[in-house]
Amino acid sequence: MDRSFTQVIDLRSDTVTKPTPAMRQAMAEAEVGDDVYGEDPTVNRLEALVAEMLGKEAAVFVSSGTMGNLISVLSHCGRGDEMILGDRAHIFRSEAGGTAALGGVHPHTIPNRADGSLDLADIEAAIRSDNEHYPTTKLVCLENTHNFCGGRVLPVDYMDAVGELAHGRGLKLHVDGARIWNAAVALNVSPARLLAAADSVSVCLSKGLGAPVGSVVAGSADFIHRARRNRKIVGGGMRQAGVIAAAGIVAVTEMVERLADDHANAQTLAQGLAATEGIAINPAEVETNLVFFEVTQEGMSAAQLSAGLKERGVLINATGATRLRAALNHHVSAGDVQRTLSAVRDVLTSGAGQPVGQGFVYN
Ligand code: TLP
Repeated sequence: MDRSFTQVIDLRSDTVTKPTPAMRQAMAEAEVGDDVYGEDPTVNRLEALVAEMLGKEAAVFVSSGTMGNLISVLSHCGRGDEMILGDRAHIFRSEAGGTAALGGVHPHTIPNRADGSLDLADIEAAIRSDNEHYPTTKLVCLENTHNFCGGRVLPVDYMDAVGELAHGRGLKLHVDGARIWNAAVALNVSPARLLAAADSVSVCLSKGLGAPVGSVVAGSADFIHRARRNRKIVGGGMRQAGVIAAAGIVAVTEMVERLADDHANAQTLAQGLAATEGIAINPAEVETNLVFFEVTQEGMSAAQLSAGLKERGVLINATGATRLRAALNHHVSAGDVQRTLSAVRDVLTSGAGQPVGQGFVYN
């Protein structure tokens, strides 16, 4: 076993990325003010910039993707209203039920297809008629890229079609765009075009773009007015937040195009894994920076493979009994991908590690 590694390769998530030197410098020099008074010039600049990039009238800076989705849903729906979303949506699975806990919003899940999309006929069928027994349908949520469906990309025509369906029935469309930048780069379209049909979107600065903290919600001026109030309700007014918004400005101006490198590295990793006995993956399904794969070797669980990789300096989360996810990011080079492949092959041939605790992260 090679224990001579000097640097850990961290593929657990793109959320583990640390700020670049340019971000740290921008943070140190950021002009700040009280953002709850609307007086932080750096936050104001970030919000205007991101609103423009996303093709929306206005935007509001929030602390996380979870907060962005939460205040978006709270701004579209009241208590007892219903939102239609996929059964593998991050909002449904991994945000602690916040929309129900804090907003009383009823989730109506329909199956996500393998590519992250929702069948238009399923959406149509899920929309409630006007009947006193039913909740009132207000919102459809999409996720692009779709995390738990493998980082798959929803294309422009599909986004437009869902928007047309929702609007035709008097509903709003919210997009969990935590990785919208990856989607736009993969499709080679502007995020604004991709989101043309969306009434609101929450985008993350702290995933592949590498900012230390922060997300932005964008939509119409009226929607953002309500979102600001809901941000206040959940305690998200952040005062001199320009210190972190400054890193966000660097993220959206300098870190978007290079996501193509992460996608290329993800594809190399997927192809190497496909050529590895004991692993199953279809590289054609890897469209962005997330690489989900199965361990098929007799007697080896995903948690054991993950533990064995950790002993070799490679961190990859098990996300199920036999499933793992590697998230490429700006700290991981093409050389690191080769080292990762060697480590996987080494574990498969020379024995697994002992998983600690439940052994996998299901989030
Ligand atoms: N995703 C995290 C974990 O929670 C799974 C990750 O490592 O991928 N929407 C999507 C699609 C996400 O993947 C995430 C985080 C969020 C929202 C929430 O963002 P944060 O962590 O900023 O609250």
